[in-house]
Amino acid sequence: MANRPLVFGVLNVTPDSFSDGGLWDSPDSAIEHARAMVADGADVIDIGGESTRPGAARIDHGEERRRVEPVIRALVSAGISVSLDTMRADTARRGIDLGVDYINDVSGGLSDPAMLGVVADSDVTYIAMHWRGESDVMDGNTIYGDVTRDVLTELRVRIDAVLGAGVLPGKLWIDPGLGFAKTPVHNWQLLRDLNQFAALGYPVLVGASRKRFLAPFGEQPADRDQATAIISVLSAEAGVAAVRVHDVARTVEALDVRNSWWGGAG
Ligand code: PMM
Repeated sequence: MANRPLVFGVLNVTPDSFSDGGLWDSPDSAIEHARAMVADGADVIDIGGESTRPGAARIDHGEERRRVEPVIRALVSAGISVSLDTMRADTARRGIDLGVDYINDVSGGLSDPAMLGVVADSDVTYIAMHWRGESDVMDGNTIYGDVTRDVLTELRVRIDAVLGAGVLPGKLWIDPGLGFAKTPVHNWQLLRDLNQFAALGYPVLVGASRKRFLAPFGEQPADRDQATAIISVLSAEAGVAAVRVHDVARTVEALDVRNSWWGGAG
């Protein structure tokens, strides 16, 4: 479907992610779940080996690599497009060697000073998310004047750093970082203003799926997939390039409905 945003299916191979922690932490179950998401219409599988849920502590990088490597290997050899969700340059380098198409760095290059150089030396696409610090401190970093203006300003600084490190403009995507040092009110304003992010001229990825700010629509994370699918459609209307979701089938169906609305040209 050329006319819809790409759908990134979330695959957390972690014991402790907030919505799917522990479900896919054996390579076989992870690979099976990735294949199911591709069958449901996922364009890319976003593999993460380290939880970024609020309060999460960092893990050893050897452990992160040990979790993600067998899954990347299996998916790449099956011809599936892979995004690697990591803040670490050495994990990114390993993923690049194994053939991932995207490095998804929730820290936008702030966590590991070697990250941008590793990406610049490759031909992967780099997704730079807005971030204000590690998961164990981010909930204390939610002071903004105007959240959209401030996140745009801080992302522009990251864009300059990424391009300054030698990453080609055509290989850079951006992400407002919903839920990362943001209150529910901030998340809704950022969604309302998504078109301002798209106007920066880089493809925008949005990750709203199952996040805490959707709790009014579902107490448990897995009860928030309907709300997530609606946000996927509204994000598409705002011109985003991709959405990152857990329930791929529901978002793909919602985006297909949108496509029909626009006579197949949405
Ligand atoms: N959110 C999470 C993890 N990785 N990556 C990007 N680019 N954007 C996000 O919003 C994002 C991300 C946290 O959610 P999870 O625990 O469901 O993976």
